Amino acid sequence: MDTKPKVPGRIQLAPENNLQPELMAQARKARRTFMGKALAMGAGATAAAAGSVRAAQGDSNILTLPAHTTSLGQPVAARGYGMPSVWEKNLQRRESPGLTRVAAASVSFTPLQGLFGMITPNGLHFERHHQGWFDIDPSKHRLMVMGMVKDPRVFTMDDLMRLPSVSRIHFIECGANTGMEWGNVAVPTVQYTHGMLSCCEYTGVRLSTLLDMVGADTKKGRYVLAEGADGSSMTRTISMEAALDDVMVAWAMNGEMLRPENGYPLRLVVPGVQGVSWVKYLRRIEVGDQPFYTKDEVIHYVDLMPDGTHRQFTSVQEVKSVITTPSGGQVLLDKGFYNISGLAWSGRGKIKRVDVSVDGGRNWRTARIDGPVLSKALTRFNIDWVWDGSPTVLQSRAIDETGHVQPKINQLRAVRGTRSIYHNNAIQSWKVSETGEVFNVQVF
Ligand SMILES: Nc1nc2c(c(=O)[nH]1)N[C@H]1C(S)=C(S)[C@@H](COP(=O)(O)O)O[C@H]1N2
Ligand SMILES: [Mo]
Repeated sequence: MDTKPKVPGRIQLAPENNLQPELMAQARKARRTFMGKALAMGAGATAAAAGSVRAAQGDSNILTLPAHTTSLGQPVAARGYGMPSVWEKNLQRRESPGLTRVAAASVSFTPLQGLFGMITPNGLHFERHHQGWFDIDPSKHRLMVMGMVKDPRVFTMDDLMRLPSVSRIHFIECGANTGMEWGNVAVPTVQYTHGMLSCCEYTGVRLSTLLDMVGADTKKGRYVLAEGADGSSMTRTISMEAALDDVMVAWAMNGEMLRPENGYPLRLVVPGVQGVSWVKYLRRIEVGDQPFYTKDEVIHYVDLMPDGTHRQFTSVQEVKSVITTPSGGQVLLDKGFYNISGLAWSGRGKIKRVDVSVDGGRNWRTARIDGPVLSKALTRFNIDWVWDGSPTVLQSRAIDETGHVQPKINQLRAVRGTRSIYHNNAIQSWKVSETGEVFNVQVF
């Protein structure tokens, strides 16, 4: 296949970043106008017609010097804390309309379609709260470590932040990510199918350091409970094995203190494990000799299996990937070269390979992996594609270092049925229609 950029393919960015229904409608209208003009003027006029779509967004005459070339700019520190460009204001975390009844017990999704590389900016990290978020005074916050330990202790933030710290890059994915898609296609865009997913550098102290300081019985004490300080009293059991491995008690995210929405001033980081175990506003750690059977692990966060039983105590986020661009709601403005880009991750370790199909799963090519490949972190992949203008389906399939392969949706349903909410790691399919519009579809 010829993959040299000839006519650079362009994706209409602002409307699909916003993803509000009215703007998606506008994008479709712009596309129709473009198609109409292109048809009316014949093939030779295609580039000019496409140009007019852009020109509508601002005067782009290269010979006219704009004000920003001929005048003085803003002074330094006009904003003590930097903000994105006004031109990027459509890129927002958003609630999926109608998903929950109360906004304090809800989710806002990360706009994956508008992000690059592997790191999620703090202001766009998804949020999942069971009882709203709080901005807790760090001087009053305490962490108690107790249970099967010799010297139970209460730590202040100052106590914790003078301990040996580590910084690690990891993804966090809500177990319910892509959960709406178990039955049928439910939502239009990658923001809503996969946006309960983020990846940050976390800084904090290893949980094993704290367990060591209090003299935890790590032989008989096979389990650890983590409890949050918000009204939902989020409580989850993790195994002592995980607690002694890579679990962290973190206060920082991407180089600054945690944001209040993400658990300021302290949260648990449980690499590879579903988001619910990453307890925010962390206030208590208890060591015990059996699982704690809390509401958040035996009633909630369970999956209804085809035989009528409930799967409980699920934790690992299995190998998964998704193409973030082109993706649902975006519009390809013309034929030609495109860089297909996406994310792959596995709760079991590193990503080994990502394959991409541009023909609905008949043929697969291995994608380029860009940037660092870290254990239990998002991994960016890219692959060249020349769109010939005919309808097709784009898919990605990830394989991790343990040999796990991302399944097709029908393979997953054969084992798990259609009544689950959690742990849907199926291959995502995006249909590119002949108008260039991209839709969420399921391919078996
Ligand atoms: N204290 C507390 N911790 C919590 C929650 C919560 O509601 N309260 N939600 C959990 C769930 S279900 C997820 S997916 C993650 C989301 O983390 P985030 O809001 O930083 O994205 O936090 C987890 N930790
Ligand atoms: Mo979650």
